[in-house]
Amino acid sequence: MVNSKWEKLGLMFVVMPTLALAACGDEDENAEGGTDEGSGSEEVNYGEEMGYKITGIEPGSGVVASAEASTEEYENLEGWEVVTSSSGAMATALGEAIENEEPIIVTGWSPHWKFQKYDLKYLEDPQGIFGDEETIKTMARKGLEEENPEAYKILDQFEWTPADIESIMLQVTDGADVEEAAALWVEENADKVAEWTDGTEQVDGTEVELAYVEWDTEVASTNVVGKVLEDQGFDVTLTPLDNAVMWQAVSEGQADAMVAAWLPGTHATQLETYGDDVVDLGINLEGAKIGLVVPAYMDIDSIEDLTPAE
Ligand code: PBE
Repeated sequence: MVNSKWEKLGLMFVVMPTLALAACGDEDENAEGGTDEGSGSEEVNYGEEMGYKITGIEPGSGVVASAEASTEEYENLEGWEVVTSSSGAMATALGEAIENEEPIIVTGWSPHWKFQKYDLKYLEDPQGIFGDEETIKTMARKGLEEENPEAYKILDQFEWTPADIESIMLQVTDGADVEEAAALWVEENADKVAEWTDGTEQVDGTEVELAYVEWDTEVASTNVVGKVLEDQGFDVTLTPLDNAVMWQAVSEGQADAMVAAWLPGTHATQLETYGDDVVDLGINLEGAKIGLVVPAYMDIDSIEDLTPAE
């Protein structure tokens, strides 16, 4: 969030010419011209249609915390509420709204299959509440390197791309079993997996426990890493927890590691609380993002285009 000043400047440079162009091209349609002052949303009062509610996910997630902060920081979100539920319930609500062409705002993130399945957009965030680009990092418990060096090394060498993880997420949302989708990915990406296991020896049933949260991204990544460890001879346990509990479990050594630390912004609070008691194994995925996401058919572009609750 240190970068928000630059982000704001960047947005001005990028957004202003676009608006100017849009205004020229659509003089007869004032819906477009209104986006810079928020008056566009007065024609269609999306807020009223949605009951001034943002569809959230799990209460402990970083994106919900940021969405709640946004309702406090943006004056135009006065009276708005973030309704928490689960990632699955959010996805269902999004799918239903799109089917009925109704407005909806969800707490979203990428990589995520929803962007492959639906035509969606992030709302611009001129205040930079949702941060800039995020990365996903791997965190291990203290002592893992000495006590279980083979697992430590594999976890340390694990890294992949948004396209890799999305291919698994898409199969899972289309009904595939996550363990099967992970196993298939491991089989089809032997070169990449060989880089993760490079320099390690097979083990004979050494136990290793990975903590994760049941977000689609983390279900996919944790199952893939679990499968790779299993193929190397480990006895693997995958333990789903709440976000803060996942961090705590690694910091207290109840779990060996997790591959689900979204930083620098999303889990900044958790890093501050538990960071001194975990070992940072670095980035496993670059190019992640969180924010408020809407269907592309909604005629708004920025959080500032929304209007306060009446
Ligand atoms: N997420 C997915 C998490 C991190 C991974 C964006 C939902 C969160 O908001 O904490």
